[in-house]
Amino acid sequence: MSSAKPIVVAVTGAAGQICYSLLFRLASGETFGNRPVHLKLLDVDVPEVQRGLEGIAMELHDCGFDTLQAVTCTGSPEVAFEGASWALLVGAKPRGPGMERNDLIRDNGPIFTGQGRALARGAADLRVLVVGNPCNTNALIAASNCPGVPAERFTAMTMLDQNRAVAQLAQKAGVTNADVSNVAIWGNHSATQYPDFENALIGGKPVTEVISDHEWLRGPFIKTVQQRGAAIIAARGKSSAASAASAAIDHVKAFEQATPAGRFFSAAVVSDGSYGVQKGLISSFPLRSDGKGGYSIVQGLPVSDFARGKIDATVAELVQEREVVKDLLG
Ligand code: NAX
Repeated sequence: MSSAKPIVVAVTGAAGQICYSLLFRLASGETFGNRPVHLKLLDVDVPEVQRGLEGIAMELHDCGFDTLQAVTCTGSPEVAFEGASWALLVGAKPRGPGMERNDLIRDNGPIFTGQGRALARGAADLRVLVVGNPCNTNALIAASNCPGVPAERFTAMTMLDQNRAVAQLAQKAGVTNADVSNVAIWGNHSATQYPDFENALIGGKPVTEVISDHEWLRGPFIKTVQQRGAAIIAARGKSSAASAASAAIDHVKAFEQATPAGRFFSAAVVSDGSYGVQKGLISSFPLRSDGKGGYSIVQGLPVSDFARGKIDATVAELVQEREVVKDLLG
């Protein structure tokens, strides 16, 4: 075990299915290299759930990772977020049968007001990833209830959408995922998101040159990515878990490491008005990280009329979601 100061990583919803994949990869060295990790597991303050967390902590220790320094199990957001450099907000209530999206937004929103306030206890370099749905709007709620932390530090996950889009493009072109780059996801992590094939590359060439079936790109490709979550529930009877955890690891690594030259990745961050996205919304953009805690929205990508319509539609949904939770915004 290294004597370096551990990075404190708080994870909410730690007793849930995504975290059962996620926690082990945060602890193993895969995400933070050889830096020691102190994991703080937060879930609801209910005895059987907390007992479950103790079991997960036992398993984490039993993996014998060189990098895992400590595990704290708690039902208190204040304890979980104290000193955290990363807070991964995975915990939320799932959408029940027949539940409308707005009901889910109202149901989960209050979780993120309290957690937002508690995030003020994070480390000076705190970064927040919201996975729990509706993740863009939950990130907006958390950020607006945590005035001590700059809104730029709050992000929501669209990396799973990016990975899904990459896999679809690779399969269609008969190449490997590694050949596909620069797939921007725009807007909301929802069925209105726009996976942008027009700026994406396969083997360094525009996707539209490599894949001649443009009808597929404009139709089935977009629809498959937008509805992949529902397709997995229909097939598996449960929502995506291992792939969501894998995307969360990719998201953290994308911010921790400098983005290679000429590349970008997707995450939802606070809009500065770029690409006509209303300022202040948490919307997905193509980003580059400097690997030192800073990131920027990639500027100057061409946006066709087709893309403009799709981006405007998903941003309109974010505006509507913000309206639904306006009383929760601090
Ligand atoms: P599970 O229902 O398996 O686990 C959720 C966990 O959160 C439970 O252990 C629950 O007790 C806990 N929880 C609830 N309220 C909490 C609170 N106030 N504080 C701390 N913990 C709390 O769900 P799982 O499959 O792990 O999914 C978690 C969230 O990820 C859901 O909201 C889901 O919709 C969302 N997803 C987001 C994705 C994305 O790309 N952004 C993709 C995957 C996933 O659908």
